[in-house]
Amino acid sequence: MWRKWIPFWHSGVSLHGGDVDMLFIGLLIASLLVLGLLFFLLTLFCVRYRASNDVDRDHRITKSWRWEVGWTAASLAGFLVLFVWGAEIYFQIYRTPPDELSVFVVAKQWMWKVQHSGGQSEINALHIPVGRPIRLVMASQDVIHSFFIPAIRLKHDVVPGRYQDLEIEVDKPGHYHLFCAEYCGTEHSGMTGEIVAMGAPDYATWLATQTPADSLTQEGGALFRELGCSGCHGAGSKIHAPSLDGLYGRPVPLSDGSFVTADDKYIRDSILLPRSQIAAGYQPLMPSFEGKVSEEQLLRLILYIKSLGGPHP
Ligand code: HEC
Ligand SMILES: [Cu+2]
Repeated sequence: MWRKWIPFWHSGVSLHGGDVDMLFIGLLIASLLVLGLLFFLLTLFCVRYRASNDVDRDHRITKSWRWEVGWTAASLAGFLVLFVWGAEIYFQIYRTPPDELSVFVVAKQWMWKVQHSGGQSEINALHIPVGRPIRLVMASQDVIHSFFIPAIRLKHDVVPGRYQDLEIEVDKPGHYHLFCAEYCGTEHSGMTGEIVAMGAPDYATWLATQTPADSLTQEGGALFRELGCSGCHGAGSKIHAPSLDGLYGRPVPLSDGSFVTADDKYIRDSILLPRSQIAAGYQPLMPSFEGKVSEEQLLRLILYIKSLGGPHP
């Protein structure tokens, strides 16, 4: 590729790292051009209007439309090019196809807790296979954090109260820094970690040597009983509550006549804010679990509900 002829070029460890670097160089050149023009005019006027020079100094303003329109249009066009360029890279990087290997990341003061769907969990470390897109589903337990991996030029805020998706892919095995890039309290500077990218066989070995508790789905099932969800939603309950079998991914009719798709966000809202969207044909009897379940429990419950197959009544 022609890029490697650029002095000091570093080929990077991910697909889009190089694009981000190119954009950075583009921005740098645009800024240097503006800076150069500024200093050129500054010097020009200093020399031209120095005290000993005999020039016209009557300060009369002569308006030139050609200069004004020309300068405004040229700088607008220049910066719009940068905008479109940046937006294109943004949309490439932040698309997240749903069918990829998903890993869950919960941020809290002051650590990153990572959960693999097989039940393996780690703190301030994330093991991933190389050359394969990974979908990170991120949530925050308390305040805003920001998930930042400088080596692959990727950063995403993790905001409490909702899920964020981020797709990452690392092409070279190695250890990479992970930082929190949003000031989140006293020990923010210590909220660092490590991305460990490994070849597929090494990754498989790593997964096998970890001792998972139960799988997240199984733990979700246990929670579903402990929290009393099954008391209402289970078969044979006395309360008229919808069955959750086969719910995930279906359109759900709501009592106000509209439809929503039962995705992660809908199920999350159903548990935390049951009054916000009532399923059609049911009374708003479900209590809110806001403050009673943690982010980690929530994602287990969602995985459990996702796993419930069967026909949706
Ligand atoms: C007191 C009984 C009760 C309990 C306990 C309860 N629910 Fe519900 N739930 C309901 C009722 C009634 C509805 C339908 C009305 C509504 O949408 O709020 C519902 C709706 C839902 C929906 C939306 C279903 C749909 O078809 O749109 C989900 C998801 C859900 N509950 C999950 C849970 C989970 C997870 C728990 C445990 C943490 C739980 N519920 C505990 C009664 C209950
Ligand atoms: Cu943080």
